[in-house]
Amino acid sequence: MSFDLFANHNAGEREAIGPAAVVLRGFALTGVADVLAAIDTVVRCAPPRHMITPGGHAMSAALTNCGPLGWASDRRGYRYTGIDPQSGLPWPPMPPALTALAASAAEAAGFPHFAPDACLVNHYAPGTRMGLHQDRDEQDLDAPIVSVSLGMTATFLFGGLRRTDPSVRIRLEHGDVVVWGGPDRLRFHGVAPVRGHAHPLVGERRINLTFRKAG
Ligand SMILES: O=C(O)CCC(=O)C(=O)O
Ligand SMILES: [Mn+2]
Repeated sequence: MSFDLFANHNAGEREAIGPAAVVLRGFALTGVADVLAAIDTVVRCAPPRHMITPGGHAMSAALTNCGPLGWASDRRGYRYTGIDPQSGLPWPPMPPALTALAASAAEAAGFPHFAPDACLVNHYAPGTRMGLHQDRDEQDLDAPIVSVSLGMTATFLFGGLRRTDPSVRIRLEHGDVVVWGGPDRLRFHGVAPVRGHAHPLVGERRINLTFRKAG
């Protein structure tokens, strides 16, 4: 299997998927070694875990957070919290390499001055999926979502403002960044079960960083 199989062939391209939603192909490839090292630091302090939904199911993706606020779920519901419920300690700080990547991707997508206070770090083993949902637990819905894909390729589902609206299927490769805000901020989205080859740098998993202004 050649490394070329994993090259991001569309790097540098931008694909509009809504009036204020865009895929920035390969945007995270510059500086990706620093980003992966920063993720390693975060997961050593706060290991990814399968959170329990209010309905009592374990989430398919394993999740951790960095930054002042972290998204958490348990039997009592979804919420942002400054404390990792597993350790009782604050979430690890957001590494500067991640904050800078999020701000520059947001700016490239037309959202200058994005200052995220939450970064969800999702780990997808093969077969892991994420059902259609809206990101709507944040106070500030004027700020966009910045979503970075690393490792194994995935199919991102991008729907409409109603759960029943049709979704487009978007192949996301290592280094791709999706930004959605403004009139697209509450669009339903999800991830089809991750399949395919291990990534040479990241291994047999996909990592997704989702940056938000939560507080
Ligand atoms: O993994 C992805 O691409 C999407 C993650 C997501 O939507 C979320 O964490 O809310
Ligand atoms: Mn989401």
